[in-house]
Amino acid sequence: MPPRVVIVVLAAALCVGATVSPDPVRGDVNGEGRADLVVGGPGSFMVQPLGSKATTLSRRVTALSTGDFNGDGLADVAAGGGGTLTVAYGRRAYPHLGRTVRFTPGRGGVPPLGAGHGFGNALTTADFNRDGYTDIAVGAPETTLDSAATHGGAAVVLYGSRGGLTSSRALRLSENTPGVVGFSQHSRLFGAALASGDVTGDGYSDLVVTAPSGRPGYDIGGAVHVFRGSAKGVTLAGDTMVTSGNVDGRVMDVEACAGGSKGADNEANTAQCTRDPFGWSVRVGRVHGGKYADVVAGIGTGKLLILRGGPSGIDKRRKKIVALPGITGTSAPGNDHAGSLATGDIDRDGRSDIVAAARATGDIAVLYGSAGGPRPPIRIRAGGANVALLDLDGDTVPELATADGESVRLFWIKNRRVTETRTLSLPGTLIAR
Ligand SMILES: [Ca+2]
Ligand SMILES: [Ca+2]
Ligand SMILES: [Ca+2]
Ligand SMILES: [Ca+2]
Repeated sequence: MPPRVVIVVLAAALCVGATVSPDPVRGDVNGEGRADLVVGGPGSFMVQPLGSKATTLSRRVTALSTGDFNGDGLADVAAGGGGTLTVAYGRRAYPHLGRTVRFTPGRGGVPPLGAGHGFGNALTTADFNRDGYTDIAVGAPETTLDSAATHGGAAVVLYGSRGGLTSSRALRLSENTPGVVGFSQHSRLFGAALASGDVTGDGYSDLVVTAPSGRPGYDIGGAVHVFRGSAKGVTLAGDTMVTSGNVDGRVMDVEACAGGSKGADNEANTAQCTRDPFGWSVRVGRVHGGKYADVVAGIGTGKLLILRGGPSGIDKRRKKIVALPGITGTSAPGNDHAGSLATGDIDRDGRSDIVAAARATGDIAVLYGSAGGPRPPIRIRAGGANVALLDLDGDTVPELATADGESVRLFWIKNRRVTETRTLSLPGTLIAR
């Protein structure tokens, strides 16, 4: 490259850098330094700054997330539902949502998907390419891209930019995409749950996509994939996958089975495998502390699968299954399973803590992180269906928020004890994180 070109490129890079605001508080839609509650129900979603007026948009929502897609320092709201993704940009003044843009598969540069795709049933936001603009991954678990894999599922990655979320450089991935480990199958439901975080410890957020295979009759186990973030965005090279159960008569990388062998045909051991679907809910957090984030996925009837991160993705040798007695519903089919798990550092020890909702009983289990992994669960009577950890008061420590459809309950936790609770009358079971 001639020196003059280098200078121009450098100047352009510096210029771009200068226009990007520092990371806003996650979920701070109106820019007052505190996360706002973003809550959704069947026909609408709203931004509710604590102690202020709510802004409501009518829209069918099945998943909610927030991120600063245009880098202006205000969190923007992403709402999936009805096969489309709506992005509403944050605004300081009331109403706190401004411009809205829709993204629909097969339109305006968004990659096409098969009929009945369920695009928007799951969302996760992160700056996968570290350009200062939050990006989003959108699950389309119901899509059929290949007749050999009805409802095999897919996910689409869209990148942020100065002008906001854009479909240029959009990436569509499924288990049939070359480079992706495994293979798509009937009702695999790849893309049913998504999460993001730095599993590989290189400073880039990685994308976690699950395939819970959870439809009755197809309860063949589940799968969790980790796709690496990079300067070029989400890459398929180096995808690591953990799966369980009988996959087309083969026991693949058996994780939740006793005595299964890896990779080979092994029908004899299939009976020992869990047929519980896993991965209806998934989150990423540094539960053990250190450089590599862990992947936390809900398994079948009240268990959590903790997968340790490492430089090359999931470290399959170091998995852990934690039983949560009485905690059910972290993986049963239904609505927004992802919301039943949350990760964040509640006790400020530098390690992520896990919150899991028990939909049946309304209890919440908090598992504090430690160097040895999650500590035994502590219960909170919450009456909540979905959980989120959000810093609602701006002191950098997250509060616990639960939504049960009619109200949102907020819990302030200090020294691992609930010190204050508040209940807000807010309709909706979905809480963005
Ligand atoms: Ca923004
Ligand atoms: Ca980005
Ligand atoms: Ca912690
Ligand atoms: Ca706080």
